[in-house]
Amino acid sequence: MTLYDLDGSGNCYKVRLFAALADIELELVAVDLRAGEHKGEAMRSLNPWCEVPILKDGNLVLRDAQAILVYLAGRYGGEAWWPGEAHLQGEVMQWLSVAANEIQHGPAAARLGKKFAADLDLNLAQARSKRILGLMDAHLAKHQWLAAGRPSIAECAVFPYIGLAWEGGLEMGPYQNVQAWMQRIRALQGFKAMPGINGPGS
Ligand SMILES: N[C@@H](CCC(=O)N[C@@H](CS)C(=O)NCC(=O)O)C(=O)O
Repeated sequence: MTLYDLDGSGNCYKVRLFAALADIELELVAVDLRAGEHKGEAMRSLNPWCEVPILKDGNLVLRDAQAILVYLAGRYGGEAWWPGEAHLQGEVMQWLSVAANEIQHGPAAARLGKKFAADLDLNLAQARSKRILGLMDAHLAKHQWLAAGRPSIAECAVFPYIGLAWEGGLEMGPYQNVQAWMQRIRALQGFKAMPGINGPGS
């Protein structure tokens, strides 16, 4: 099974993290975004949206980190990570959507603006991030995990850009419940880091 990957990408890290936690073997193929490799013919034939991550499992090709998490957990991870009951799947999906929408436009965008000098509205991305972190902190004041009462693929989808939020200039001090939740994730068996995910200097 092959993951077309970029090591500094939080979206790719979502998949690498889950594979590590669920003990799923992945062959990583680095895609050079700076050289525009993701827009070349070979990658375009795998993903016309010209984005990583992309998963190839036999004849199956999947794009989008959240979709890949659902597939890997459903196919290889068992119910531990993607519950079978519809109401719990709904709970997990709420957070996969937050990862793909609000977090992309908040902490992930703030990181792009601050760390990679992307041409975007950094103040807006940071303001959105603070709202999300506040909502998450209130949720995590009452829950150990995001959904289903246990660690699930929701953690894998949400954790990367929250762990990297400091690179977007976000001060994490006010969000003690989010910080405690991140520590619980780091303590999970098989946890794998990416550069920056454990704070400055990590
Ligand atoms: N919805 C996709 C978004 C993936 C995405 O934005 N990937 C970035 C790297 S983190 C990318 O490939 N960007 C291509 C570009 O900047 O042209 C997902 O969640 O996987």
